[in-house]
Amino acid sequence: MPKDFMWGGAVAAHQVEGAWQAGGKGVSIADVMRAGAKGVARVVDDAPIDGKIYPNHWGIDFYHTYKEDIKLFAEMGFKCFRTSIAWTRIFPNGDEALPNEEGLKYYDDLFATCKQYGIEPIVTLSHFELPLHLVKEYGGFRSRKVVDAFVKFSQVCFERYHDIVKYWMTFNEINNQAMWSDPHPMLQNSGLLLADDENAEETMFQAAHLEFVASAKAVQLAHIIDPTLKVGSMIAMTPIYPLSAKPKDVMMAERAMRYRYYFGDVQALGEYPAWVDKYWARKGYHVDITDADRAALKAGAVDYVGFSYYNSLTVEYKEDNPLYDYNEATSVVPNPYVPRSDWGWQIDPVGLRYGMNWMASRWHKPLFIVENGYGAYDKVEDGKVHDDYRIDYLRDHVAEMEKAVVEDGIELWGYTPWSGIDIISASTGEMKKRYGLIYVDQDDEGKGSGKRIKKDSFNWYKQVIASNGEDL
Ligand code: P53
Repeated sequence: MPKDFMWGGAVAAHQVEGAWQAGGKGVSIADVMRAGAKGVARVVDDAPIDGKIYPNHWGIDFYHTYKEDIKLFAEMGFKCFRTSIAWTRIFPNGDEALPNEEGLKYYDDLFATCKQYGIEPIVTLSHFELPLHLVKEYGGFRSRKVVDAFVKFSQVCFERYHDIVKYWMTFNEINNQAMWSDPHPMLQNSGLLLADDENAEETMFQAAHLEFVASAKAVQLAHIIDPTLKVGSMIAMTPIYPLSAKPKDVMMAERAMRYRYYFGDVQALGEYPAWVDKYWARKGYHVDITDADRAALKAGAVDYVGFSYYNSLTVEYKEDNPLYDYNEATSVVPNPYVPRSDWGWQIDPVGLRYGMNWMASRWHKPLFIVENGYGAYDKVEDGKVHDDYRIDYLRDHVAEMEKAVVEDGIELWGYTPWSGIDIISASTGEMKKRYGLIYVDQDDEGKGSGKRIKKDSFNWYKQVIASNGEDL
């Protein structure tokens, strides 16, 4: 790999920090999501209720353990570390006039600790952790007030950390809400709690639009504050294949791709693709877009495309859908050619290379793999975790990533697998869906010693980094 390639690992604040009320922190949407399980959705409460389990309240206590944890990351050879800034540590309600100094100070220390080991911090501004107040008071990204709140939060972060943090991303997996029939991505991406009679898809388009504007304004600000800053989008790349070579299946896959990735078109190219207006007109949707918005989108195109890659999807043409509308809940079918994880996620390393080529040729931006990993049950035996399944997953994906760089000539800045250390799962709230290269002795109810154990994958990844990707 190129000699300055950034190997590292990724987490998000709400999934690791815990300490949900420490240092003046406000309540975020993650703080009112109860524990769920495989196939059991996380209940979202109005406010935390005594006796219920909210795993993000404790995370893995990274708020207090970050010094020892970052030391372990350094031992693996990390060149970079991706995390997010918990918005509610900086603006507890999201709409205060002044930021919370204690929250800012925490990230001063965290980033300084990274730097001490030569680890470059890579920071996401909004990773599924909006201040709950912005949801209740303004309806999340339905409101331009929330755009202003995000831009202000971004400005405070850029001004405070620009000397130490050079790589930023605005909204994590902004396109998860393409699955608008599922209330979780709607809340996690955009702070939307839908009314029963509301058209979820129309609301999604409006909220996503305001996030594009917020993101574009943040990009512009970053460049004014410090021209050396690089600000990226963050796209959940799950390429969508046709189930067969039947022309209508192929067409359906094309429609699905353009739908799931128009988010990337807007953020990378600075404008909407032409089909969107036609689609809205046909559906009778009204999305409020001003001339000033369009100008902001154009001027605030991202510097690079950060993306996650876990799996691919497959679609099939159905007779009752002659216009090829994509609805992730009904259009997706199983792919008979790939295996699945214990949580049913399809395992497809080639899809990573495919997705990288698709994005590079469409958006003409450098790429950064900011998540890739394998959620699995791990077992501790004699103080060790033999996670060969995780090593296999990561090895196969790194091999495809290297082909995309070496053989296809794609500009890729780095690779940060999800996750350096076990974390709380975003979709299920489980601890036992483990992604880490470092094991954390803690169960789904937050019980355990919290002790860190290096898994076999820790040593494997250390050798990959030391050989700059030669020794897989
Ligand atoms: P969990 C859905 C599909 C793909 C990635 O996911 C997703 C989601 C939302 O859960 O999320 C990303 O923990 C996300 C991380 C998350 C990770 O992938 O649900 O950016 O916060 O933990 C893995 O198994």
